[in-house]
Amino acid sequence: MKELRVGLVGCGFMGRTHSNAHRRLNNFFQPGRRSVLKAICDTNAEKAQAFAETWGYERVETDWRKLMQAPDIDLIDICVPNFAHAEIAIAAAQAGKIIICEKPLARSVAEAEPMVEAVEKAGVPNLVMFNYRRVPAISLAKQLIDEGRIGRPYHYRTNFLQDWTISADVPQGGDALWRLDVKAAGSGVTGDLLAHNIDTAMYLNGPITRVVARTETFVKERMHTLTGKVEPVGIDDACLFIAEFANGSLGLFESTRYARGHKALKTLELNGADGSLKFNLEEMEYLDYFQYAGVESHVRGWRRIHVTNGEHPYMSKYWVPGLVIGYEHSFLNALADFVECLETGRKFQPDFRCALQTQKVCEAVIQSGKEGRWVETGVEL
Ligand code: SOE
Repeated sequence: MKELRVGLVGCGFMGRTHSNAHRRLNNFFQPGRRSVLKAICDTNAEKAQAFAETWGYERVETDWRKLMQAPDIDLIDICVPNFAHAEIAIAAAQAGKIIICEKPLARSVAEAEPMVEAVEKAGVPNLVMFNYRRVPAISLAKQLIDEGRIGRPYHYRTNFLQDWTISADVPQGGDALWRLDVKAAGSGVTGDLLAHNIDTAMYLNGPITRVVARTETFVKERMHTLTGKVEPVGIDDACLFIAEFANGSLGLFESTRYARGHKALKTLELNGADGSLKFNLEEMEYLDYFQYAGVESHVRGWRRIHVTNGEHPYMSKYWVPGLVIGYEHSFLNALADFVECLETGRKFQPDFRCALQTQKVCEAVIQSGKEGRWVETGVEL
């Protein structure tokens, strides 16, 4: 089988999720190519060495530039903090590499646009890891919408709630905590959490045209691990926004890292003229469906679909009906679809251009939060 020789940059949490997907790919899918874990790169050599041993990478690099020139690397997988996505992705495109980039695409639209330009100019296949689209229940939701079962959409509502930054003692900067540093991340919950919800929302319900937001930073100063000083916090700790979709429906989005007790509550609901859909990541093997059209009123009600049958998206690749898969499989499913697209020449989504649309919504949300007014997103229709 043809090889897909991977050079992955970044040994954090996302480096693990992507490495796991590469390792498991051919155990479950036969997309025509086999991921080979060639090189792991991290500026911390010791960390990279340990990571290489755990995940089975053949060699370690401490400078990602070396990967660009390496003839034995086909694909660059970018799992570093947001601030480094653009430079690495643009260099990878110029070197003609296939690219996987962790979400969000970049810190801003201005940073994301040259990335899109670079991959399109080079004609290299590219993927942005908005993994939740490929949770089978969410893929099934898309299928039901495309089958016309929901009818005209009216309302979309979604949230993503966590609680790990409530303590004022949590510093900004450093491993995982770069997410609290606006210079490294670009924004707070908007780019880190709501970017996922925005991607899924536009996948299911089409482009978002206008937003009005209220953002808040509850802890105004935190110790910065890189400088050792207490510095102002520039990220949004919480974000609430209302959206208008191009199809005429309205959306409500909510995210915070200050929802005590919630580790990763992530839900969505779509209400249409002929039916409704509900999903909750904490019970990710279920999709709730209310069918109005074509059902006698005395037996109408919410139906809980256990998304584990062979005919459900991706599920025939895993176990037997009734047995569940998890968070990590959403990365695996995305990678399998991507590799299949490499083989067939079909267009993969979400690619950099698609992720740029999500970036535009995030930026409009942040701007609206600052200015307290409706902002046009400029998303491609
Ligand atoms: C933040 O806590 C985080 O790890 C995000 O960075 C991921 O994208 C999200 O899927 C889970 O939460």
